[in-house]
Amino acid sequence: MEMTSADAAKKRAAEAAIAQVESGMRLGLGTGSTMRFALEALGARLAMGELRDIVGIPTSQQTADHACKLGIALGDFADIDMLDLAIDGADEVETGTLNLIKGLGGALLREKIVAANSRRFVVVADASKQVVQLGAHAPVPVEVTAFGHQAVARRLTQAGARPVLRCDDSGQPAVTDGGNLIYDCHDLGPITDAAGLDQRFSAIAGVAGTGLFHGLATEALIADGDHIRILRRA
Ligand code: A5P
Repeated sequence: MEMTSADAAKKRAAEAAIAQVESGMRLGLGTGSTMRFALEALGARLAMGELRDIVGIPTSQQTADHACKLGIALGDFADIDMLDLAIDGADEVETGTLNLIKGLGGALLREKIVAANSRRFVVVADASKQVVQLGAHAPVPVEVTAFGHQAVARRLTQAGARPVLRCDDSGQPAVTDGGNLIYDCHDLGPITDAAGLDQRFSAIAGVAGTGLFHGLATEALIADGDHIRILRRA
């Protein structure tokens, strides 16, 4: 099947990020369709012998399974203090701040832990993800404990959101790798204070984490046509 232009762009951005990987690095491995291309590129560099002694911490079971198939060694935070480089996709990337909305793939909590424990965090995305201000297209995913999630939803509404419980294809609540649920919070854009909103949501008992990532990304590689735009945090 022929690759769509969006997939071709994701692949270009992913490959540009994997080109930054050096032997001996401890990597954070994100989740999503762009990251699938990154894992393939990393697996290919390992298979060619261009890289050695790479260990990755996966942000989801899906990424762990794919990485294992490609021969990428995996570890966890029991053995790794700080990652050298985390690579991940995003649903929105704000120009200038590199604040992000993440989590439409459901792995937001682990993705945030990995990004927060990495010296560098490179975001890979196609140009449709770059926005002037967050909240342009994507809702803000909020991961919540299953216990009392209805109460959490009411507090999210009081905090100004329109939370919608995420369901899987069979109509059942989608359960994260951590056993939590996700509310996609709509009607929040444009988000002028991502840090403040994250703080307000995170303060609600039962919220495990939000998909608002601020002050974490150090660089974004945005594929636009044949060109890769490199954005650094202002
Ligand atoms: C996974 O939970 C998400 O944060 C993804 O990183 C994000 O949804 C981007 O995914 P795609 O690369 O599939 O667009």
